[in-house]
Amino acid sequence: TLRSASVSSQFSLNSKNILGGGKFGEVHTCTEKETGLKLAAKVIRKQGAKDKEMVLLEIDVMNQLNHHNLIQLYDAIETPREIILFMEFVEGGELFERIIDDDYHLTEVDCMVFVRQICEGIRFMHHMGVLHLDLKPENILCVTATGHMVKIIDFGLARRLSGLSPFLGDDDTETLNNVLAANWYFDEETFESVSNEAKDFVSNLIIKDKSARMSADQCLQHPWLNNLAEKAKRSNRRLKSQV
Ligand code: PIT
Repeated sequence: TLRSASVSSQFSLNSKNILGGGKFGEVHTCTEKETGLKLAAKVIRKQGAKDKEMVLLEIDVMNQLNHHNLIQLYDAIETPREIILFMEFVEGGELFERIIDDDYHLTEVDCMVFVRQICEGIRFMHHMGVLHLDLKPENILCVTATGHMVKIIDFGLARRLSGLSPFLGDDDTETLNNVLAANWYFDEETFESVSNEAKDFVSNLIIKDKSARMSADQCLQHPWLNNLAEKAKRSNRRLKSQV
């Protein structure tokens, strides 16, 4: 059950600033008055009866998921009209933004460091019997603007997906059919500079039969995510910071 409380007695919500431009729903920065701790506050209006049920489930799930690669739930309160989740605040923005930023030349070693942490987070979730079901770069947040530590967000709310993908067809119908049939290819020119280990890693994840697909455990044992230090030495760019 949720604690009934007024927000303003304990937290000051920065209602002008909506994180991610509203993509995650209504998520504001916020400060806990007593400690000065900066948090992210997700405000969910209680409209239908289902809304509250779904949020309670998300809270339940988040309470089980104490791991440094998963956004932590700090507190949750209920007001007459809304439920507010207070979560750990990270300031680095979406991994998605870094991927599409042409000025930010991500190397494969950068990717390895990110994917390792995502696998660590997912392995922990699976260990706790929880599936994310909406994993995508928009749901991975960077802790700082230039560092390499990432955390997974959004537990329990499904969203739509799109972008450059091994399933991409000429139109949406073709793409959907490719996904359904697990029909994929790596465009030779686009993936020319990507290592065979990386392609092998991805191809072992996009297998329709989930028993043939790599588990998070197997991902972490895959050659692509191992001997990182060795590969970093050979790569053209040093990691800005170590995770
Ligand atoms: C941050 C910083 C930020 C966005 C978020 C958190 C959003 C987190 C979030 C978590 C959920 C969810 C939706 C959004 O359903 O820019 O620290 O569990």
